Amino acid sequence: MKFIFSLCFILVINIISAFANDGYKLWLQYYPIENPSAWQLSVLKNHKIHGDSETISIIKNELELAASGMVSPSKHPTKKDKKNTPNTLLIAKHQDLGLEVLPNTLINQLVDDGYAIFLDKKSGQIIVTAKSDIGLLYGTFRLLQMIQIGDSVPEEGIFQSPKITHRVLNHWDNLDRTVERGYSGFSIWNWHRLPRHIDQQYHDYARANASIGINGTVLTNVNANSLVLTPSYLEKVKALADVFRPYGIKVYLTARFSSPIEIGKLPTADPLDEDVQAWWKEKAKEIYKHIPDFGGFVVKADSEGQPGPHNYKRSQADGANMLAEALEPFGGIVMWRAFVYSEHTPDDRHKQAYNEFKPLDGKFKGNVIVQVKNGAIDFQPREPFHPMFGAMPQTPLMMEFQITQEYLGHDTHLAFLAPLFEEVLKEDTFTNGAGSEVAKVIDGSLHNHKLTAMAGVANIGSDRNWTGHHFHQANWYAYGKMAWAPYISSAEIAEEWLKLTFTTDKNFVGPIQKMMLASREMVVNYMTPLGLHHIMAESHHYGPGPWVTGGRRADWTATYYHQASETGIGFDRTKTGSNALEQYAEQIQKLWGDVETIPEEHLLWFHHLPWSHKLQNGKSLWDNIAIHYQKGVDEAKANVKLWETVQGKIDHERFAHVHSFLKIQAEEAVWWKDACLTYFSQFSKMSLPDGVEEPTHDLEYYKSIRPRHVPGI
Ligand code: BDP
Repeated sequence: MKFIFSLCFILVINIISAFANDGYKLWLQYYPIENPSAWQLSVLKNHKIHGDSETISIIKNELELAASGMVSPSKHPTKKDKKNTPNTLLIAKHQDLGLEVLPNTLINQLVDDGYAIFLDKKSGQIIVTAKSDIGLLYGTFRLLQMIQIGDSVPEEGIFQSPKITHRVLNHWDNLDRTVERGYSGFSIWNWHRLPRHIDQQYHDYARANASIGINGTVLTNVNANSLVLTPSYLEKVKALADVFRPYGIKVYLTARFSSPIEIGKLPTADPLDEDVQAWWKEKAKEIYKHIPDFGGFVVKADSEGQPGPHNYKRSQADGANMLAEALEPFGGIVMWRAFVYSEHTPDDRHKQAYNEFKPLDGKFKGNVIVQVKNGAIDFQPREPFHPMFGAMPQTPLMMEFQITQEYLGHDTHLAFLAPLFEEVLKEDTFTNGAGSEVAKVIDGSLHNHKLTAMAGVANIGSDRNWTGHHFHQANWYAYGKMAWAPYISSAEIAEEWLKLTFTTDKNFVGPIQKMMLASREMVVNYMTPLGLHHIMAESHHYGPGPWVTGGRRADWTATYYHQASETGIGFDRTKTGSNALEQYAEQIQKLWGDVETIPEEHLLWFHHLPWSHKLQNGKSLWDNIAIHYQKGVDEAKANVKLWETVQGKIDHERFAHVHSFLKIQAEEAVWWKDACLTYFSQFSKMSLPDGVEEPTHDLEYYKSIRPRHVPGI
C-alpha cells in the first residue's frame, strides 16, 4: 500500500513538473538530454577542476547542477563508452596545465576573461582553460550550453575572447523599487532589506549574467537619486557587489550631477569648482573603501531635467573629466551619456547630441567613454544609426541598446531584438572609408581604442520569469551574446536560446526561430513603418498616439515627427529641411538624400513626401503605409495560430503564458493599425487599398482609449 502510494506520488510529481515551468531558470534549464552520447556522459560525470576560489566553487556547483539535470544519476558511461570515447573534463587555468597539452599560441592570445575549449588528443581529455577563474567560468558555461544543445567540441577547438571589455546592464531602477520603463514587476533590488538580507535571486541574477558574459551592472536609474551615494546606501551597494564579484560582475552607479549640493551641502556642483572636485574625490575614495573593484559612474546630465555642466555654462567634457579624475586613482571609468538635448533649442532633436559632442572629440580624459544610444532620437522600433558613431574618432564611444521594450509594446509584444542590434552594428559609418561598421567603432578596432563598452537597458524585474514575456528573456540573452561578440548573427542566437530554454525538437525550434526573427520587423510594420517614428501615446508610450500634439515641448509630440498634413507626411531631414543628414558621411548623404535610393525603411525619417508619391513597387506612399500596417497585423495574428501548432512540444505553463501574450499582441497590432490609419487618412483623403481591413471605429474612439496605471513611467 505504502509502495503504491509513493509510486503515485512520484508519478504526480513527474506529471506536474512536465507541465510546470515558470521560466525562472531562464536558459539554464538543464533539462534531460535524450540519449546522451558517451562524451557528454563522460564529461558531465567525470570532471576535474583545479583551483580554489569562490568562482571555482561556483563552477563545481554548476557542473553538478547541470549533470543532475541533463543526465539521470544512474547513467554512467559504460566500459565500452569509455574505451571508444575516453573524454573526461579538465578545467584548469592556463598556468596550472601541463605544457604538453597546450596549443600555446592560441591560448596566449586570449584576453583575461577569454577561454579555450579543446580536445587534448594526447590525454583524450576535453580541456577548458583560461587565464583567470572568470574565464574558466565562462568556458564552463559555454561547454554546458553546447552539451545541452547537442553540439560537440570542434576538432580545431574553441578560442574565445570578448570583443568588448565592459559588457554592462543598465537598470533604470529607482530606490523605491519602481522601474522606469520596466514592465516586469518591481526592481529586484530590495534596498530596504539590504544589506542584512541577501536574496537568493541576487545570486541567480549574477549567475545568469555570467552565463552570457555580462560583467557589469549599473544598479540605479539614469534619472539618478543622490541618496545611493550616502553611507548607508553604499553599505547596501557593497553587499550586492560582494555577491556579484565571484561571478565576474562589477557594480556601477549612476551619479547625480548635483550630488555635491544635495548630499554634500556645497553651494554649487560646478565641475570647475575646487570644492566640488574635492568632494567627488572624497566620495570616490569612500566608495572604493567599500567596494575595491567598483566599476565607475554612469551619468545622464543636461537631459530631460537632469542637472549637468550646462547649469554652470560648462561643457560635457568638463563634467565628465571632473568625475573621471576622481575615479582614476582607483581604476574606475565614467560612462557619460550623449543623450543630451536642450529644453530650449528649437533645433531638430536628431541633431543636438552630435552638435554638442562632436566639437569635444578628443577632449575627454582616458577613463571616459561616451555612451551613445543606437539611434539619434530615442530607441524607436527602427532608427537609422546615430551619426555620432561616425564622427568622433578620438573618443571611445559605447553603444547603448534598450532591452526593455519602451517603444516596442512593453511586456506583452513579442519582439526579438537581436535583429535590431545586428542591423545597427552592421551599419557602415564610412568614417575610414567603406567597411567602418558601427561594430568596429565600439569594439575599438576602427580607431584603436582600448576602452570599449556596451550597455543594455535591462528588462529584468520581480516577475517570476524575470522579464514578463518569456520570449523577452531572449533579448537579455541576445544582448549578452552580442556584447561579447558583436559580429554574431541573430539567427544563431535565436536557435541557441530556444534550444537551451525549451527543447531541441526541430519541429519546435524551426518555426519558432523564424517567428522570432521576423518579430521585430512585424512590430515596426504595425507601429511605425517606412521610417515613421515617435507616434506613440504620451508619457507612458503604450499604444498609438499619432495625434499627440502641443504640451510642454514640441519634440515630445507625435505631430512634430510625422509632420502629416494634406500635402504629405514625413520629417524632412535633407538640405531643404533640418539637414540632419549632413551629420553622416558623404556616401550616406548621397544614398539617403535621394528618395529613389534611400532604403525604404528610413524613407519618412528623412523625407517629407506627398501621399501619392510612388514607391519601388509602383504603388503610392499611402497604399504602402497601409499595406505595411496590415502586414504587421496579419503576422501577429498568424503567430497565434503558429504557436497553437507547437502545443505539447513544451511545458504547458510557458506555452499558455506565451499564447495569452501573443493574443494580446495580435489585438493591439489591430489597435495600432486602425488608430494610425484612421488618423492619417484624414490628411491623405485616400481610401485603403485592397487587402487592408477597414478600421472598425472613428478617430474619436481611438483617441479616447486612455490606458491607466501603465507600469514603468
Ligand atoms: C527615454 C525614456 C526616459 C529615459 C530616457 C533616457 O522615455 O524614461 O529617462 O530615455 O534614456 O527613452 O534617459
